Amino acid sequence: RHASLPVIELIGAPTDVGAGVRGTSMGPAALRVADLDTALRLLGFHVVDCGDLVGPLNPRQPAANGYRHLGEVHAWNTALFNAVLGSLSRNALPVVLGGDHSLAIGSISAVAQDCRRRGKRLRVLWLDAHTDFNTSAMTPSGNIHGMPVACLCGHGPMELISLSDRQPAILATEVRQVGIRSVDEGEKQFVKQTGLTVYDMRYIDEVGMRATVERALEGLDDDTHLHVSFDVDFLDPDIAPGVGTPVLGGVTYREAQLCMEMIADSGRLGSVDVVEINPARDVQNRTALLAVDLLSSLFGKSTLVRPTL
Ligand code: NNH
Ligand code: MN
Ligand code: MN
Ligand code: MN
Repeated sequence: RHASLPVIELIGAPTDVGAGVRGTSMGPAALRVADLDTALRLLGFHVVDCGDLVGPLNPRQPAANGYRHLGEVHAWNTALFNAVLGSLSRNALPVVLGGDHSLAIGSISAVAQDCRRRGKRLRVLWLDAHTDFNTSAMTPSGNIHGMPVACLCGHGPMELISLSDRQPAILATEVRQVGIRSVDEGEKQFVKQTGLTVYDMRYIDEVGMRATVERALEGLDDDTHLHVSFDVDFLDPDIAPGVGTPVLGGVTYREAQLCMEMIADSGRLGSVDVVEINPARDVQNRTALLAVDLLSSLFGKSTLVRPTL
């Protein structure tokens, strides 16, 4: 154990109330079965598993006024907001084990509030097949896991946009999205209108993952808190089948490793979400095992010897 390394706190949020497909509620268990804690301890971190948060069951209701399960999503995010804020106040590095991606509303609202308190700058790296920038007016599904970035930027229901002490919780200019390949029609217009920085799969195809991540991390300084929101459907479904909404043409194993290693090299990682693992769709826990492998790289595991490039 290295004294200079932060304590990592694992916070389970076993829910799927924000998704259309059931099963991400088993994500925290799948990550524990894949031995996430051991993998991080092998890197020298002190790891505290805080266990699972408690929240409402999935009521399996249809969308109402453009939102499915708004009350339940709010309850989970309130619990998560408090847990992440507590973790940061202890100077720990929270890793949220989702759960569906609506949880990013609570975790990032807490991160943003903690940054303001400390006078730090914030950068959110959103690794996902989807931009998650829908609002109730444009969502095709009512599923709130398709809306967290919009909510964080102030576009959403009052109870989800006002978790933190400031509204909007974050600015669109603080976000960089990587891996995007599925954006709904209305959502696309709103992303453009807002000026979100999106490095989509075509961008990665054309310039490569190295230049993509370099640009996504451009401008980080010693006072920047980097939050990584890792939706595992970022990865190609061939290697990560255990997700609710797989999209063809995702990030390869090597591209994902490079991305994670470059983030580690930045030295600015301050908090993480790992979300949307769906063990009900998985094959022998492959997706959680892959997520653990990639999280090891994110936390600094790398090949021993690296020649100068
Ligand atoms: N865009 C779709 C929706 O809003 C799908 C969102 N699903 C995700 N997002 N997994 O990351 O319903
Ligand atoms: Mn273990
Ligand atoms: Mn997502
Ligand atoms: Mn996604």
